[in-house]
Amino acid sequence: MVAASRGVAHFLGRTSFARGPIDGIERATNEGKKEAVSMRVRALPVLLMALAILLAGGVFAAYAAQPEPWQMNLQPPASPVDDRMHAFHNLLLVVITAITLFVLALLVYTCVRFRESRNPVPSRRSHHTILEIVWTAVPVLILVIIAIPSFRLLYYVDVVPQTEMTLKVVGHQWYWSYEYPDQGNFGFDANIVQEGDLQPGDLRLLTTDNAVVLPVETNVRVQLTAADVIHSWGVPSMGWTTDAVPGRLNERWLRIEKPEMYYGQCRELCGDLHAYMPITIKAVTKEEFAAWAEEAKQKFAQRDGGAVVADAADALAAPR
Ligand SMILES: [Cu+2]
Repeated sequence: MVAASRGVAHFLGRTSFARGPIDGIERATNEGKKEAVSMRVRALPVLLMALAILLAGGVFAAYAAQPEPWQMNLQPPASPVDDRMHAFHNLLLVVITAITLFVLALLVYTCVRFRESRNPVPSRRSHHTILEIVWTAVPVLILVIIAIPSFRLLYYVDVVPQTEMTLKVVGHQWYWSYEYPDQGNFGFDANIVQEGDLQPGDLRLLTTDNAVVLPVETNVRVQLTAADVIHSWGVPSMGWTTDAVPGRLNERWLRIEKPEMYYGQCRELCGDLHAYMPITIKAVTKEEFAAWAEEAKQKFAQRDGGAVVADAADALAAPR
């Protein structure tokens, strides 16, 4: 960075300064400078420590799989996809912090070093071939460094691995419905629990009357569509936002690591009650899931299943 600052100083015309007045100022401020340098050296460890504490607090703080008041960082990752997204996010955080600090340092240096009182005759230089090559090549290099893990993650998210079951998600104005085609082909609607009906443990604006129950440590193929307008199934702790589009079947995969409750919301402005169609996922062990599926087969067979399947089929068959 020092070398770069020197390069910029050179570029901005140090060579063409009128030396006299500057030498005078330099001599006069020599003592002050020495003191400032020693203060900077003393302040450096304190600054570094503060930065480390901030970063550690942000990166490693643990939260529940739901939004928390004053939450500063992402929700803890609940799936391998989100794990990798967090790693990528942390890499980008380092890169962007370094770039921002570098640019800030250059700005401050330029403001101080080339202020009118210290640099009364500005340079008229308009080109510097080496600097221009450097400030084109370095950003390209940074973008390439970012692109490699970015594409790797993109393909990891996109390519559905061997899956053990399928969940079909259908967006409606304004609720979600879910189908389990290979668990007995039942389905149900999930409507928001109104504020007055919340039970202890329910979350305002995030709890639905029927939760999506899914087994942990199972690769789930998730297919999404919508029956009316575009919705988006967004679950932050799973690194998940996928549009549910009428007449189109989107597909992604999901693997939940821990039995817990996970929450999400519609992420595509879809009308009046867009804010009131949350997602509640209950992840349970494989055994608990099998027992639940047995029960749900009976419970939902008549009530919602038929209608949901018909809706989805209509949505897919609708002329565009
Ligand atoms: Cu929606």
